[in-house]
Amino acid sequence: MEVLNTKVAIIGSGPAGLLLGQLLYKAGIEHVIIEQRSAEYVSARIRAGILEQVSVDLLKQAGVDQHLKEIGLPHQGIKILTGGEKHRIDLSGLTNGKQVTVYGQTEVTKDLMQARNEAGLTTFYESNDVKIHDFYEKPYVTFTQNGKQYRIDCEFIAGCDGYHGVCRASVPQNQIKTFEKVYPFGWLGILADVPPVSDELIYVQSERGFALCSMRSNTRSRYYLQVPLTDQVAEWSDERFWEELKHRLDPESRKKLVTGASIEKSIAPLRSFVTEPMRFGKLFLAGDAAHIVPPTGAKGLNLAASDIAYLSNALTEFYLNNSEQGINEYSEKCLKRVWKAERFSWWMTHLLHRFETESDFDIKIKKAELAYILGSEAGKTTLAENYVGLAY
Ligand code: RFL
Ligand code: PHB
Repeated sequence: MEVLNTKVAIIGSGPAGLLLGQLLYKAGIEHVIIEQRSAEYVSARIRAGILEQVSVDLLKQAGVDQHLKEIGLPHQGIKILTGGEKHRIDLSGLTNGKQVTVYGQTEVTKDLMQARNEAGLTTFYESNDVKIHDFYEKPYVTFTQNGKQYRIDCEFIAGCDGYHGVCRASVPQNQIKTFEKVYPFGWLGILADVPPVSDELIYVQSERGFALCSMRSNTRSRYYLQVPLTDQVAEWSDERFWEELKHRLDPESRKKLVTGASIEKSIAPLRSFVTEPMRFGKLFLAGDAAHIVPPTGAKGLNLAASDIAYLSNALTEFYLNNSEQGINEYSEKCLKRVWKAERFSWWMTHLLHRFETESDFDIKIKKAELAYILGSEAGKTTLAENYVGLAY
């Protein structure tokens, strides 16, 4: 067995782990990343598309915003389609000029991986049987790679290993509380090299269920449909997808919609989930390892980024200023922001999706709520403020 030593062992090289690695590197704090998948697999995963302004600022601080500045699409508004009518939410006008940026998670991951390669930082890809040990006292991580066994002694472990990771699962049951809501539907998403139907995202509330018109660029579109959890991707030919999307759109968008062959198609279940606390001795959970939101509010990746902002500051304060304050406040600070994003994502999901169990009364109340929000400056401001992202 090879025994290595570092200050921070980061488990997982999704956006949370890679961003933490980059910020620690900038602060001169030694670390390694241990990832169970290959670099190719990690950089090909298609997920989020919307960055809050604070996430963009953080990527800039990390020195990885070059490509983002070149091809990211700043958006000042979104549209909500309900009752056959589109309503614009003027995100910038309602939030003193804030905006969101359309930039795929795939690109964020690639940029961070490239910066990591250029800096010559260590990542153990394709690690098997990753285990974390003794994180209340003298933490260490064990794993195998290419049949060789490793042990990494460290001072802290950052659990950035997503919802199915090993870090949260290693915490003793009596030290952790989880809160969960599972939704009775999923999102069927497709990616296609066709121009987007609109220059702004359209969130669609319709009697046939929710839909979302998003994009990755001016020539690549990302569309989603609410589907029953029992549906399989194989049941959804491209033709069936486009037909159903057209049914959920307004006549103008239906006419403008350009269809084409899908280059990716998948179904994601929707879930709200929070772990409390997010620190266990010398183990910190961050990103999807600690919390999940349904994608309706576009918050998952952004929450991973805000956790990492708190965590990188805490570790920098610890190593550079000899202060434990940030470490001690980490969990509380993260959870305060996490719960607000959980509420927003739950609310958007509830308002815009069709639930099989809802009564005619429930439907009328939801319609009235949406009509109120869209007809009131205060209502629209609430939505806009949350959508562009709350301050850290
Ligand atoms: P990730 O990206 O899941 O990365 C975790 C990494 O850990 C690795 N891993 C392990 N490594 C070592 N040992 C183990 N035992 C391990 N177990 C797992 C995994 O291989 C992986 O590389 O978590 P992270 O970094 O916290 O990032 C979170 C985001 O990926 C996630 O929140 C977003 O993708 C959510 N999300 C969206 N977020 C947004 O902010 N805006 C959006 O528009 C948005 N849209 C979406 C989304 C997620 C979606 N899906 C598929 C869930 C749209 C969709 C459809
Ligand atoms: C996406 O483009 O993948 C996307 C955009 C907005 C969301 C969710 C996903 O709310």
